[in-house]
Amino acid sequence: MQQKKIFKILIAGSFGSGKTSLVRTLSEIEPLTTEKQISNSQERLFPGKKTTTVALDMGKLKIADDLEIHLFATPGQERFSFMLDILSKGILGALVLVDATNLASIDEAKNIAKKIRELYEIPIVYGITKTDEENAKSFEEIQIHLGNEDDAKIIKLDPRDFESSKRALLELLKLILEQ
Ligand SMILES: Nc1nc2c(ncn2[C@@H]2O[C@H](COP(=O)(O)OP(=O)(O)O)[C@@H](O)[C@H]2O)c(=O)[nH]1
Ligand SMILES: [Mg+2]
Repeated sequence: MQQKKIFKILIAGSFGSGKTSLVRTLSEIEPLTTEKQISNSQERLFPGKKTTTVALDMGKLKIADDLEIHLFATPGQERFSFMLDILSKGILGALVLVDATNLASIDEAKNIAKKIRELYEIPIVYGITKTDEENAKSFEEIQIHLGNEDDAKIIKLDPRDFESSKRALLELLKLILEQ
């Protein structure tokens, strides 16, 4: 029997940037999620968002008979950032989501990418979400704000949409395979 290859991918990004949505959209198995009701103060900042991930979301996507992607989404809140250390073992690439409607999300994405780079030599792709929202910053503005000294690839995606989510993941996979 052919040996199955498993690619572990980290999905990171600020609170509300679309990590849980992405795992739910892409996973072929019922994703393992650890959501809880969010507090009132968070609800005020993110109207409509009712839950937050407390530990991680995990999902699985089959690319070919012998190739599976395992997705691990870390919680976006600062106090859970230690999960990044635990989760990142054996991770081959990271998709860092950026909420286009929220400048603070860009800074957080930058910090996450920096932290990943300090710990690991893995490809990072920035995924810009919520570009359909009225108050979304332009791609150019986000690009400038990201600074992106390391020339990481930046792509738009809608984590609620399968095709655009898969495309973003395949871009990352390509970088991993080219390494
Ligand atoms: N309009 C729009 N909403 C999005 C997009 N991505 C995620 N959302 C919504 O944003 C909210 C937060 O997403 P969630 O996946 O919980 O974010 P997380 O905190 O990173 O896990 C949810 O209500 C999603 O449906 C997007 O590209 N466009
Ligand atoms: Mg979440």
